[in-house]
Amino acid sequence: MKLFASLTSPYARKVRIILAEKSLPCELIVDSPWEANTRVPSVNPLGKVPALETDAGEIFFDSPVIAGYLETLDAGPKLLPADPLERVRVRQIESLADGVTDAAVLALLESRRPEGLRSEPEIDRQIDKVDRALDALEARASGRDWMYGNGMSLGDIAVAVALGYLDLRFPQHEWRREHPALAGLARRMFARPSFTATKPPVG
Ligand SMILES: N[C@@H](CCC(=O)N[C@@H](CS)C(=O)NCC(=O)O)C(=O)O
Repeated sequence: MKLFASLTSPYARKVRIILAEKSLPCELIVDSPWEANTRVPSVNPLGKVPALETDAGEIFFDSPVIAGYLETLDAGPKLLPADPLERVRVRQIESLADGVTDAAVLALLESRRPEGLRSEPEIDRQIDKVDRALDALEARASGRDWMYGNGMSLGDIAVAVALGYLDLRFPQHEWRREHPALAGLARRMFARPSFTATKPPVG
């Protein structure tokens, strides 16, 4: 398999963590879709990373689809429950966590626009989404070791990746203060080799 990814993409990090947790070999092709000579549009018409090329040459994107594909391979640990409704529930947690990342990315991009074009209300609107979603995730995480069930799932990985992205891009956002259960989850997840090996470079 080949994974097209940038080293700072939180969505690509989610997939790299899944690959590491499942000990699945995969060639990492570092490619930033923001650069002029990027090859990403030739594998994903949307021009986004991550995109995965299977050993059979099939391409999958985006990160939830890749996560679903990796789950079909004969590699443990299983990160989604076998029961279809339980699976949807874990994917709901993933979707909420990815939504935190989406809003944080939009806030970052807006904050990088030149003065005069930049909209502070739009940044605030995106950060409000982050905060509401963190409150919902905190309610879910409170009083339990894992976001769903009795072991690590895709939900835990997606939530921790989103929190790691907040630390990277919004270090001034003190999300730990009002979200102690998420802070505990992050501490445990960040210590895993799959997380330490995929820590994004600053930049
Ligand atoms: N929903 C997608 C989001 C992927 C995404 O937005 N990736 C960013 C990098 S963090 C990207 O490639 N952006 C390039 C662009 O928007 O042109 C996923 O989960 O994979």
